Amino acid sequence: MSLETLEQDILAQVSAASDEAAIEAVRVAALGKKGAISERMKSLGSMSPDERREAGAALNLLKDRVSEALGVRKAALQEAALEVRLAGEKIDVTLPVRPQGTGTVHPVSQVWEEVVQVFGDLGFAVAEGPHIEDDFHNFDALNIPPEHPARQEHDTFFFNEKPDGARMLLRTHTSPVQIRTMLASKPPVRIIAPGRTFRCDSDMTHTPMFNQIEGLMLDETTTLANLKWVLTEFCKAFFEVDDVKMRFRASHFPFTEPSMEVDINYAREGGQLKIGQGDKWLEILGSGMVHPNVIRAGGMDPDKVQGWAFGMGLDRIAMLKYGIPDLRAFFEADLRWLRHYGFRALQVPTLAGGLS
Ligand code: 2NM
Repeated sequence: MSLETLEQDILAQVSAASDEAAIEAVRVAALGKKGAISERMKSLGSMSPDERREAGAALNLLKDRVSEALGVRKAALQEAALEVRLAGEKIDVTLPVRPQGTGTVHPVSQVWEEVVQVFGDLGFAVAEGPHIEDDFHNFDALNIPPEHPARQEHDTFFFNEKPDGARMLLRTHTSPVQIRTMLASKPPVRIIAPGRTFRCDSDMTHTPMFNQIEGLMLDETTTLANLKWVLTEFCKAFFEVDDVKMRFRASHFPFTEPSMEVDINYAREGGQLKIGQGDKWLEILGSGMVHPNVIRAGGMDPDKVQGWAFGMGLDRIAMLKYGIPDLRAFFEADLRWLRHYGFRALQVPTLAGGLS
């Protein structure tokens, strides 16, 4: 067989190969140890030097062209195989979830959305920030000095020191989001910051990861009166009651002055809590006028800008609203528990349609 015929023959097989295994078989038949081209290479040894030079050069060129054709065809086949696989694995993320499915929305997710709905209606935007923070945003800017007990090792999860000595941490509250928002915007500021927070604490009523929701309002004139109105409206809307008594008790936080803890009234009826009825008090949040040092750390002038902030435990208000007795169950991913306390995926909370 002439070299031309051999080449045409091999190239025809290359074109005909329909998958990677076939192309590999063609390669072995041509260039493998006992392949057609390799066999001809072996016959060079018995030629005269002149014949060998000419035939060797021709064989090498043939080998190069065949290798090239094999490579091109193999790449095309791989590409096509990938296309087929991607088409087969495609999912339409715009399809709605199947209502007949057994999955449920976690109560914490549900309450998160409910709180966002209520404060959204009051004109608050949602702000978010990183879980991994630095000392400045988590502590210093919030008027929490290095010697403050809240900065002790046993409460905060610290990362290992970086070569420059800086040490990152897992945020212990969502307040660093307020600092980042202040530094990135001008008053008026009206935000809530819902999110995960982390403290090295684990017992009946504490989990190392928990959810907080904090709020911040800043302008030139807003006062405690506005804070009290907003919190009262929030409690009525969130607990879905017509009226609720609020008790504001003097308290202390580093980032607010004055500071107040807020209680709401409730009654216990047959083991169930009735928010807004009765004469018992339940603490649900902390709040106060933002400390001038915090406003300054946020890049604003405390002589011109004033405002208030509040913070509450999202997990805790979820337990209160939905009568969930044990905090730790939130994080156990127990399907039976989720089927009992979870929410239908398509029942999105809205103020118009009802929160829960
Ligand atoms: C609370 C209680 C009182 C608070 C303060 C701030 C900031 F960043 F604006 F200063 N954010 N959240 C705050 C105030 C949080 O949680 C119990």
